[in-house]
Amino acid sequence: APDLPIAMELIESHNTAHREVLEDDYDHLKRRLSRSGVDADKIKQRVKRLELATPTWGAGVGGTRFAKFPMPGEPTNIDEKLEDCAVVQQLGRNTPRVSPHFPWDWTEDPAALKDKAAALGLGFDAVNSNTFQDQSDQKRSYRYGSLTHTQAPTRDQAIEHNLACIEIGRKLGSKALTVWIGDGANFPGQQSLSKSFDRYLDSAAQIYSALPNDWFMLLEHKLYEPAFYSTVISDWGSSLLAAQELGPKAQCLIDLGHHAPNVNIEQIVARLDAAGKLGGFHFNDSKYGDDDLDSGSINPHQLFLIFNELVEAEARNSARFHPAYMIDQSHNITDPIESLLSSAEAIAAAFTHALVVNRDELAAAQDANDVMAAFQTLRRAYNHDVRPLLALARVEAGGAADPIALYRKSGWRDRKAQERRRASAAPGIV
Ligand code: LRH
Ligand code: MN
Ligand code: MN
Repeated sequence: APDLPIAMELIESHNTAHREVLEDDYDHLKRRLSRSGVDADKIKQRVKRLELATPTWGAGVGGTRFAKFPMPGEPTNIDEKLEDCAVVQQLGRNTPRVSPHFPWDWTEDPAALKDKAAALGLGFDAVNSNTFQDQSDQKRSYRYGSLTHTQAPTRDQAIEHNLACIEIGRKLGSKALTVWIGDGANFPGQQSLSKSFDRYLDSAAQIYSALPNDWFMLLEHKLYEPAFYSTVISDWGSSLLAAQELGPKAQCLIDLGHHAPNVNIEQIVARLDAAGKLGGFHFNDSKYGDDDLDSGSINPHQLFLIFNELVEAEARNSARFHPAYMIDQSHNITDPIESLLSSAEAIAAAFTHALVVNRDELAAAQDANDVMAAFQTLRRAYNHDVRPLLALARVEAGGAADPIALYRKSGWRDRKAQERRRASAAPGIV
């Protein structure tokens, strides 16, 4: 049995104290939902199968290019990050796998890392490559690009790195490689907008050809940053073109923060699904740009509308529906464990709201052009307080009724502050 970080007795006594109120609240919700023809128990079973990956880098305290404010007890290496992700999984029960980033999480012994994760009750999700910054031991610089660099030896170096990520991912039990590159231009005229895309396709094809048969290559687009004039894979259109060119194992990944403000992301979901290219998500929220704020903290309604499209996509074509879900956030001022727990619940809530939408009613209202009825169908679903359902799903799966309260009570961070070495305050992405 896995060696879980938080004492089971603590969780059990916490849940016992919450049980009565929780069941009372759930019964109330169940009665309300049944009046709209929805079976709460069925929804609860479905919600229990939602799986979100946690990012190793999200377990550490994030920073901006201005500063990072380290926190006593924050994890500073992959082993400690795994421990913290295990706490999130133990209490929240919907984050069973960790998504590593290389070379940040580099290890000479992936088999040992896999065992260490398994002992904590965790597996590995998509591996992320990094050719958006230079490493000290690297021969050629990515200053002017990586997979799209004008010089072949630099492109080759970036391709090699991705191949190494696939290798390590195989040993960890991953099934996908996520590729995000910062390549692009900061000045008009700096680079050929068409040739740089051609070079991307050429490099990506070489990575694609090394993918194991049961793997996906997830192409992550981003509007801007670090390239502030044009980015090679800036939008879902460029991503889709590339995924179509590469082949069936290449799919598009939507990071919610990688769009211009007010872009209709739920429509992008529908389009990528229509093309059979809905590969995965990086969940976060944003106010201005790629803010990497906690999921659902700014616009939970948008998250609901995205899940509404996902539920429709799955119903249309369940055989090919397998998007990889990951939380991609930068926790600059909160305890990352608390943010991950809160975000995982916000994502599960959006999914639950989408599941309780009466689909027949919605379709009928759409066909009849009854605009207000269609909107009210969504609104009714969104207005339900689904927290008792989420809490009971967690408790039934061995997690905590109130994960953040229990986490605070466990004294985890204070204990780690005694044991772990202090993190550095160097500004940067992690
Ligand atoms: C890029 C990004 C991408 C990276 C992560 C650290 O902005 O979203 O997914 O791998 O941040
Ligand atoms: Mn991302
Ligand atoms: Mn991002």
